[in-house]
This record gives sequence, structure tokens and C-alpha cells, in this order.
Amino acid sequence: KAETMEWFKDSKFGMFIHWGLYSIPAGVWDGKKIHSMRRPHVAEWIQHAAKISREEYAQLAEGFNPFLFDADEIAGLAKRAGMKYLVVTTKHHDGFALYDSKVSDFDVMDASPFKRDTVQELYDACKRIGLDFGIYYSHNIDWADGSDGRVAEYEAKGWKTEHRTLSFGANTWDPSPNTFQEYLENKAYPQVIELMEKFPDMKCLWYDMAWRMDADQSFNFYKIVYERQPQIIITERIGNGFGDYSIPGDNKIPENPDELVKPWETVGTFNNSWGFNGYDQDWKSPTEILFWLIEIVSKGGNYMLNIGPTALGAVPQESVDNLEAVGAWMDVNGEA
Ligand code: JFZ
Repeated sequence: KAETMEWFKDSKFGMFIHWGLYSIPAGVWDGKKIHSMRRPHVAEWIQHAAKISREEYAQLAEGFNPFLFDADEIAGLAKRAGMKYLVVTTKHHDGFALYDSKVSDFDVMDASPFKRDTVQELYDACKRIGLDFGIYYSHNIDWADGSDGRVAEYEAKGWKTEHRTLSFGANTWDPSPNTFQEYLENKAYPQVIELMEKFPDMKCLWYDMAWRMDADQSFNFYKIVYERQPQIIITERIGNGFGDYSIPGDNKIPENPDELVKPWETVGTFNNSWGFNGYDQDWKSPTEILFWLIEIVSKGGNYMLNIGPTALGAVPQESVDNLEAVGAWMDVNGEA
């Protein structure tokens, strides 16, 4: 994969976007902050934290109408900040697709009044302005489908499902009747194939959270991509030792980067959440962002900094302002 890694090595700075139905509750459910519920305390995990049923959560889609969303504005912001690539959530753990999916009706076209393919719009905007494009796809966790987390299967093997690594992230409060294997065959694999066909020439694919996944399942997620878009590089979070680049951990800079065998990327939050959290005001200042960027790049990694647009599709003002300030520093000190 040496050639297809070239763009990655030269990129240094990218934009991550976490956006979905969770932007509506924005970290609060039934008047309670996610920080008073079970971990992790990130807004995109609200369904898990508050144990919201599949049916009740799906109703959020009826109120998803982000008329302030402007893909060119977001791509322009990334460009001005000196970023070289952009990665957006096409489907996060909640199972809702932000693009026009024919595989599932739980998508922006069929389930929301918005009926605009937000991934397509960002894809086009990146092409226009000259940003490399990639996608995030939650391949393992899907709280809407097959989300038994293979608990029964493991229990039959005598494993203790209360063990964190086995039950972690699985929908155990209102599991879908579909098995994990059915979910893979009827939703996850077909959606990834669909994404490959819809969006040619992508640069990278961010799979995430491969707990409970077998090697042949991880490998198949690799294969279906590689057969269609061999230039795509894939995160090691595909699971089971596969993947083309390493993620040292969220908001983590490796202490001994020389020990990492694969090229690496640190992903970082702007405050303490990926999805928009309405009460988190702990924004990284321009100086902090530059510290992270310089520290990471000097050690040979890439920094992908996240924004979490609001339910209306707007980028939080602090993210806009601080990225503009970073861009002003880049104009003076950065390389073209
Ligand atoms: C995962 C997701 O659960 C989260 O919602 C977000 O998308 C983030 C980028 O990725 O969370 C993780 C996954 C792995 C680690 C930490 C958070 N890790 O290995 O340190």
C-alpha cells in the first residue's frame, strides 16, 4: 500500500465530522446530562447512555431538518484552516445513515424530512475545493440492527457477558431481533459496498470499534473495499490486526512513535465530545490546537480534528472561530 499511503503522509492535518440524529438531544435526555449517565460521556452515545429504545430513538429522524447545513462552507473552513482531508460519519453506532441508502430505510432520505444526501454534498464540495475525502462507517456496533452484540452466542460458549469487553457497546437494553450475522449480511456489508459504488476515488475508510468481531468478518470488510477501491486505506480499528494505519487512541499522542509499525493518525475532539454537546463549552483554543498539531506532526503523525455540527447543521461558532485563527497562523507559518 506504499503508493496509496503517499497522500496520507503528506497530509498532516484533517477534519473529522461527527454528525447524526444524536445532534438533536445534544448530550441531554429527559432533562439529564449524559455526564450523569453511564459512560462513555460523548454525545453520540446518548442512546446507549440513556438506554433509549430503538423505536423512540428512530423518532428523532422525523425532527432531523438541518437547513443550515452547507457543505461548501464546511469544506471551505477546513481548507482555510490548512487541512488537507475530510472524513465524515456515514453511519455511526446508532445505525442512521446520513446518505441516500437503498439498503436501509433508516437513512436521511427515507426517515427524515431533510431528504438531502449530506455525504454526497460533502463529497462534491471536497472535490470542488480540492480536499481529500474519506468516510467513517461503524461496522460493528449498530444499535438499530443485529445489536445483540453476539451476547447469546458468547453465553453459549460459557463466556461471562457482563465482562466489559464482550458487552461493551452492544445494545443490551432493546436488542434488535436480528442476529449479528444477519446484520452483517443484510445491512453492513451491503452498505459498505453501496458506499464504494456511490463515492469513487475515496482516500480512506474509518472503521471503528471491532470488539466481538471475528477475523473472517474483519477481513471481509477489508475485502469488499479493496475489491472496489484498492486505493483506499483503512484504519486498524477494522479489527483483528488488519488495517493500513494506526490510531493511537482518541486525543492520544504516542510516546514512542518509532515503535509504531504503521503510519498513524491522532484523532481529537474540539471539546470533550465528538457529536455536538449543547452544554460542553470546553473548547480547545487556537494555541492548544496548534500545540497538538505541531506535537503530532513533529513525531510523524497526522492530526484529524473533529467538529460536531448542530441539529440544524451549523458548525459551532467556537470551532469556526478557532479554526479560522489556526488558518491565519498557517498562512504565515505553514507550508502550502
Ligand atoms: C469511538 C466511538 O465509539 C466514538 O463515538 C467516536 O466515533 C470515536 C472517534 O471512536 O470511540 C473510541 C474508540 C476507541 C478508543 C477510544 C474511543 N480507543 O481505542 O482509545
